Amino acid sequence: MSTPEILSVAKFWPPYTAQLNETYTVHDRLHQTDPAAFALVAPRIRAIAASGEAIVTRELIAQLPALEMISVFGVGYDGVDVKAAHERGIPVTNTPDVLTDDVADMGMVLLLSIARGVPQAEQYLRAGQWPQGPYKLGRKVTGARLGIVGLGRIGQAIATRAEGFGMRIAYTTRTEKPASGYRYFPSAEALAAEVDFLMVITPGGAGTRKLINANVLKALGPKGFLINVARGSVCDEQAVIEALQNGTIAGAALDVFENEPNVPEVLRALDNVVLTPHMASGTWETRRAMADLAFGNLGAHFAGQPLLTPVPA
Ligand code: NAP
Ligand code: 8YV
Repeated sequence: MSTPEILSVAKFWPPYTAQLNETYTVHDRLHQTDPAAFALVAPRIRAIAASGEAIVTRELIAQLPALEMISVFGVGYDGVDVKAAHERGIPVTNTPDVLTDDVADMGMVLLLSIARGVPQAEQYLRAGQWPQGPYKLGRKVTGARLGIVGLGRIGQAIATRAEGFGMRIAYTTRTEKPASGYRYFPSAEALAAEVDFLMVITPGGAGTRKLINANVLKALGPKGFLINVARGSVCDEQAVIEALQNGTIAGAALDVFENEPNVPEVLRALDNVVLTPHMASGTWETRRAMADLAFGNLGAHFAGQPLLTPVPA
């Protein structure tokens, strides 16, 4: 019997690519590299393998008459037109929970790094500047006020870690989470006005686009720090750059950007930022777990078994 044909729409972690190739006939980004060849295989494509950043449009879904499911290697699926898929009865799966610890760890790494200026201080040492005097003082984290925008799986895991630093935690979400025991604010702007560090960890997509805008940054204030481990789209990047340039906020630590992998030159030139290349879930252990779950969802589908982690309608 021939193996199912699938379309891969992202450049994956190589062991996951190998896993896919062992079991399926994989057409790797053929829709982008060779549209004529893609048109020939499109009627036979039964699944899409996507990543958290990948784009799966309504138009692409419409080109695949035999499509049965979409498996996302990532918890975020804002690039997938889930509505268009569900309209055709095509389920979408993602990889929740298995990456929560790593992303929460990275949220704290970024918070601590920008507060204490770790990359800048390291650069100072490497550049041989230490003999000229000590590095400038940082911002104390223990006991500071942390505002979390999005208190879901990862947001809660960040809060748990921040409790270990004696931080005073507040949050904003669309629906209040009284069981959390943390102070709730109905908007990002109201939250920002009451905290020292604002941690953004919502999904991306239309519902959160530019949620962190110039007004939120103004409310955070000249002593406040922004940390974004969610999606670049959640922050108004131009407003963030301007706020960093003119001292509206003290600094920002960003793992995600509006136009990845391109990060504006002007942002890269700033001294009051810590910038990482969308790597919050990037450990060997978690990549393995994500690959197994994304692969497991494909396998469950083709075995006629219940999907492991379907995303809700
Ligand atoms: P989750 O459990 O679904 O949590 C999402 C949270 O965001 C919920 O508390 C939700 O609460 C809140 N939310 C949604 N829309 C909101 C809005 N408009 N305003 C305020 N809060 C809003 O998801 P998760 O597993 O924690 O993952 C969160 C996101 O992290 C992912 O979707 C992905 O974009 C990002 N992520 C990034 C990386 C990375 O490498 N940087 C890695 C993994 C995940 P309500 O629905 O009650 O509002
Ligand atoms: C991944 C992510 O880096 O899970 C997500 O939503 O953004 C990250 O964990 C990504 O999906 C892998 O390419």
